Amino acid sequence: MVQLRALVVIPTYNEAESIAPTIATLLEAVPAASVLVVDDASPDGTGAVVERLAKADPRIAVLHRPGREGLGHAYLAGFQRGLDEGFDAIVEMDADGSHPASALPAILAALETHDLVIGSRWTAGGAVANWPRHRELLSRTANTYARLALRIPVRDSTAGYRAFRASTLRRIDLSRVESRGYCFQIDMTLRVIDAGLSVTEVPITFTDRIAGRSKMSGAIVLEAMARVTGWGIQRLFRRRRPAPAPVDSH
Ligand SMILES: Nc1nc2c(ncn2[C@@H]2O[C@H](COP(=O)(O)OP(=O)(O)O)[C@@H](O)[C@H]2O)c(=O)[nH]1
Ligand SMILES: [Mg+2]
Repeated sequence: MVQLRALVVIPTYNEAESIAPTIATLLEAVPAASVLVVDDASPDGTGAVVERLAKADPRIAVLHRPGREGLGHAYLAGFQRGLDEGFDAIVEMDADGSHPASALPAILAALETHDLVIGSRWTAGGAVANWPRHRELLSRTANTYARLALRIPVRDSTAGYRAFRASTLRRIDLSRVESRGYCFQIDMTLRVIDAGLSVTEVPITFTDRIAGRSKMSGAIVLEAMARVTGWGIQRLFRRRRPAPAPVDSH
């Protein structure tokens, strides 16, 4: 089995305290991986921290963005870089240590036979640790709503720990992805399913961050609710439309 060349894309906004230990743990778990941090000009100097790490380790690189533009834009820029550089697998991971690097080998192994692999809190065997009750409730509610409104068989479509085959990202028109916040994850999941590609979930334990602050906000929740509702209605309409009449060949 040939190992996939993997690029782990880590978006950052004010993660100066967390980013170095996260990268160190990751590269210890999967030494063959490369890391691309996409930093939105964090005022706390996260970009400079990663620059220093990058000078000492050729597996580490940083993409500096001019300002805070949201998770979606940061990931799209990182994906494009990964595709341009010829990686076979592109992984999403948070900077704050919530995503266990120890699960990455299992995620990459599942990517041998699937087009998208989600590190899932809400599939059998998945869990969260130390997460405030209100965050767990929000995640469970958002995921249930997305699953029912979009009619997709995914338990954790908002997960930010996942791996795409490069071929999966090439099949999707990334220039049409408009989601800015965390609903980017649902958006990408839906696009992969609608392209007829395969998705699987690998259980992980998500542990709350120990340093820095969450960037979750009311605006992010509202964007997700509005977009998921809109997509849900569109899909209902698409399904209800009568099938086109067969073409008469006479
Ligand atoms: N580049 C970039 N990264 C972001 C932005 N918003 C969040 N992130 C990163 O996305 C990841 C998840 O954010 P986090 O605040 O931990 O969300 P939570 O785990 O849902 O509370 C972290 O690595 C953040 O630094 C953004 O606007 N731009
Ligand atoms: Mg977090």
